[in-house]
Amino acid sequence: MEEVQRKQTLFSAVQPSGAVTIGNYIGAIRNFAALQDAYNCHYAVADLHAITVKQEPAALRRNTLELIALFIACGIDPEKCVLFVQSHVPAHCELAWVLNTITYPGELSRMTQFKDKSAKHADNVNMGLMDYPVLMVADILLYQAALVPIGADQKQHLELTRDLAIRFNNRYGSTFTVPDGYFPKGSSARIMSLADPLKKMSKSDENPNGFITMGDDRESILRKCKRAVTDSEAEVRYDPQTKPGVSNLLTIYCAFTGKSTAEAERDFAGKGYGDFKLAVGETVADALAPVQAEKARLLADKAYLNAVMKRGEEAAARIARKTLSKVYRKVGFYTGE
Ligand code: AQP
Repeated sequence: MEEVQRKQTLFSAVQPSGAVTIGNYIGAIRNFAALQDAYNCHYAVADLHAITVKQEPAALRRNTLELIALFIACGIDPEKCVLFVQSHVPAHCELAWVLNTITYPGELSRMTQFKDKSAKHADNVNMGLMDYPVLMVADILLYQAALVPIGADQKQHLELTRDLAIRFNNRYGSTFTVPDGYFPKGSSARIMSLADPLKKMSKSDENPNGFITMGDDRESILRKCKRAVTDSEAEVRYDPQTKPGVSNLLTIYCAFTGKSTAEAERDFAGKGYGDFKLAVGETVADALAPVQAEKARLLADKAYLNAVMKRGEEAAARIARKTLSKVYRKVGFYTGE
């Protein structure tokens, strides 16, 4: 128990907004398990975040269960971590409301993700989409997380987390731990769309050729890699500026083999793009196969997954409630004391 208390607290979450991609895996999920012994880890399925974009309710429910199963299949041990579903712990919304009152609209309207998603979902630019980063701040601060493992695409949101934690602490007295981003070696990779390598790979991309999901079968993975946009040269060289497509495939290859880009370039020296794409596809398919098998095994035992979520909810709620009570006291809500 003493050892647990000495460990630094860490929080991260993934949205069940579609089938999880290898971008989510490389940038976030695959690092989660590696951290669970050294840190006091809290991992959430961020369903409250997911509804900022239209979701089909049945699909959202299914994706939530699948994501819990995927987390465990990727090595997250629910005995070692607090693994839970965000909407099961109401304190996330409650803290977000309080934090809204110290957040300026300009801080939210200039967020890259808000701008990108507003453009992409022009028919549904809602307040939740704009307020998404504040909910994310609440997620992190509730657990007094010192570290937040995230992909490079989320750095802006982490900056807001730090700003709001400091702002609240300055206004009301020391309340929140001010977290740092945690970028384990190799995780700084931002995986780009296979169809448009200037765009981030996203699970909600309407073009399924842009992403590889963690559930894609071998044939689909090989096909998507084969179709991946490259360039008219025939040289496998890492140069994101002039060769974004090839560089992205190299990044994916390196992420799954553990090789450096120089080693990967040597692997493909003198080879054409056909051989290169096939090798990338086979590498990805080989790496995903055992995860897929384990996830299928877990999904067949819904009672076990429900029990994991229940236990996670109880553990998360206990910690979250403690922080929220402190916040409520600090802002002056009458507590009867
Ligand atoms: N392309 C990416 N490369 C590296 N890391 C990535 N992440 C997401 N895409 C990439 C990391 O995955 C974690 C979970 O992300 P999320 O599901 O909470 O939200 P997101 O970043 O908005 O992911 P998507 O796939 O783009 O979802 P949609 O399409 O629903 O918006 C984060 O740590 C993120 O850094």
